[in-house]
Amino acid sequence: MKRRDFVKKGTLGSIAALIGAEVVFGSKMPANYTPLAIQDPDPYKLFNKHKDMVVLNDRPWNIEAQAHLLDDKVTPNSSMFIRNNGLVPEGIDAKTWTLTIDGESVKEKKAYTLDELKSKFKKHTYQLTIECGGNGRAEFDPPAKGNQWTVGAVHCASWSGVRLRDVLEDAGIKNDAVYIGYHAVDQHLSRDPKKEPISRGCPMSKALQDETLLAYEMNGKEIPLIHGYPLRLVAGGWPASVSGKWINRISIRDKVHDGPKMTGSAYRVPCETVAPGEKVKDEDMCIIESMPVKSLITYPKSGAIINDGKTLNIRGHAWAGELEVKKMEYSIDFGSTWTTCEVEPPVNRLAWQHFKASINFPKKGYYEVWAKATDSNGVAQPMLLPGWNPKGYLNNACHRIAVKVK
Ligand SMILES: Nc1nc2c(c(=O)[nH]1)N[C@H]1C(S)=C(S)[C@@H](COP(=O)(O)O)O[C@H]1N2
Ligand SMILES: [Mo]
Repeated sequence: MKRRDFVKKGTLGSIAALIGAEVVFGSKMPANYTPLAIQDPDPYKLFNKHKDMVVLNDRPWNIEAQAHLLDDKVTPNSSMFIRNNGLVPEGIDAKTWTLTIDGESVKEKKAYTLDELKSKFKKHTYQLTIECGGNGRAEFDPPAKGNQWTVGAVHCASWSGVRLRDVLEDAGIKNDAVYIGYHAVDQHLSRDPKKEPISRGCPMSKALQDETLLAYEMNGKEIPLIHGYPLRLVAGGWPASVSGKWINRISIRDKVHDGPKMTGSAYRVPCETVAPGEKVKDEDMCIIESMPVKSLITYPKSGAIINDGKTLNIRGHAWAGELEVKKMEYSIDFGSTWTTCEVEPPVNRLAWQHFKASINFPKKGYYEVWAKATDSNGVAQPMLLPGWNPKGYLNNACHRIAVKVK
């Protein structure tokens, strides 16, 4: 190896700072070599996540929760799933950050600094359920490509910020506006600056709802970088892909937004039911809007063992997209009979609702507890996998846990 190939002193210093120790034989390290300690960062430390979170992919980062990690009424950062389509932005400076409102249907293109957003518009706080459209994908057969989410790609944190409506109205909305589309600063995996990893949006009716926020705080603090610092669109009850992270521009469109991941089979399902594995033409695919009714048993953890004669107190959350959960039931006989759980009203629209029940088992043995929510339109969760679709979206089958009575 040639002399000039050896790592320079300056670089060694910054590597040592990152690793937190001197690289003892650093002078022998080849140029452009990335030490393993930096190559393979510990995602739990990097993103302050619980050790039981499951890493599905590290480029881009995709990490999911397990049901028992979602037991809190308001999800803490440590249990929030991470879903990225591109590379996490680096070197964000909140002081110089601006949000631009533009598009065919804006009256006047305008830019706002974060300070302007905070001082000019009223602050609102809501607990909002955000679930990835692909949550539950792992169960589809034939399998769907993409991250194999099981049950943990959902969270309900408390978000604070300004109403998107207030900002859009300040810039001015033309009569022909139909959709908004967000733009963010994360990089495409190819690092091609002309490509956006994702740019989605929603119809004006959703954009103008009270609860649709441009958030700058999560759970009362600055939003963690991985969840969209310094500014995030939050559209509760819709596929989480609408809730753009690291937002610096919102376009008011005179047509359905056509950014990456708005077209083809991305975040779309067949408008009519199809047979598993069937090919579906693009024009027969419909954009996912409100997410379907669903629930999760967050206590106990699946595999729990209790003593004969003891009562088991279960609890969890239920949500229903734009709707409310009106009924929550559980079954211990594989869905033959159902018993009602207690379910609380949501703290605000689009927040998940908490349920609980006390279960007495008839005798020793193996049981499964299944949970089923019904929404305000009377639609209940299916017991088994619902309609197959090419990308494996919208699996809202009943959550099940195993219990042994000894
Ligand atoms: N800028 C940007 N926003 C994004 C994404 C992304 O890759 N880039 N992923 C979307 C998808 S598909 C999901 S499921 C949610 C995940 O949000 P979370 O990582 O905060 O849980 O962010 C959405 N917003
Ligand atoms: Mo997603």
